[in-house]
Amino acid sequence: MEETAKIWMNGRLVDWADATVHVGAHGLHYGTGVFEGIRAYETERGTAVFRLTEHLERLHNSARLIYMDLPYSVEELKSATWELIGANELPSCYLRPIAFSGYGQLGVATRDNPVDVAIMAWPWGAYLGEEGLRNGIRVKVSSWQRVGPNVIPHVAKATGVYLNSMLAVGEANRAGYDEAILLTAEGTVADGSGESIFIVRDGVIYTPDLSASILVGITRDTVIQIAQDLGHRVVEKPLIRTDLYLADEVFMVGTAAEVTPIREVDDHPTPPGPVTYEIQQAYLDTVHGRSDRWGQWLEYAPAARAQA
Ligand code: PPE
Repeated sequence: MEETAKIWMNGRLVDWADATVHVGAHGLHYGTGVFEGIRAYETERGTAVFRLTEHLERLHNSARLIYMDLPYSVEELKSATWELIGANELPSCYLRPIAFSGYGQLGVATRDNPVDVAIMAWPWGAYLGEEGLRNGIRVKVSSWQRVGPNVIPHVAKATGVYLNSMLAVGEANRAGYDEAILLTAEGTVADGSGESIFIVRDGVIYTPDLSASILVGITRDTVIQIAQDLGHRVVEKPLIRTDLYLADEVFMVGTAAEVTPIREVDDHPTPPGPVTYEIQQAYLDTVHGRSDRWGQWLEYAPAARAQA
């Protein structure tokens, strides 16, 4: 990863190299943490963070679901984010807030461990490669099931949950694919290792509904609204793996992945098509501030906002 100057840690900016954690930290041993992935984009009106408030609200919800008290409010984390972006002088970047059970007691039960909170910011290009963004990627349905609602609250973007994603994407990569799609225990389509899934069939857009052990994706919500505003019908319902194979188009969305076409699922060709590219264009125009139609989702630095 590309190092930047500062990291915000427990209320202050520290040098990148000094943002370290003790090996006895609870979160390292048991995955007791929550995090976010957010993108800031360079726009004509200055740096804009896409749906910053919703991401920080989700961080708070994730913490509640693992019984963790976050010591900073959404407003405080927002200020910290802007302070960090300013200090690093980054026009566009990926932002990674993380809160975890820190150094104190060890043992599975969290006792009086402190909750450490940090935010990192660094440049992160196309998650699945520029070529993938343009021409699509090859995915494999994973042999690993997505964690279910009574296994770990999958609605929480919790660090421990990502062992599930790591195994799935690792398996896919070792078999020569770019990314994995995980199914639920019931066999319905859930998520990519780090993305939400959409298909297009006979002009209708489908995506798994929220009961399918998916992360409540902010890009998913964005894409549903954009697609509907563009006149598409969007249906949230359970999908099975053969729906992927027979789809006219398949694409995945996420903060990091943005809108990435999928050109093959388990070696079945699903060539990227017009609906995917139309939504990709609308999404990229929105996040880069080139289209005002969905401009309400861009949050500007307090100083830039004052001038606007
Ligand atoms: N599902 C999963 C499992 C997931 O991790 C993400 C985000 C999404 C869906 C899409 O959520 P949203 O960003 O709110 O639209 N994955 C993050 C990347 C994970 C990584 O560290 O790698 C992201 O996109 O930031």
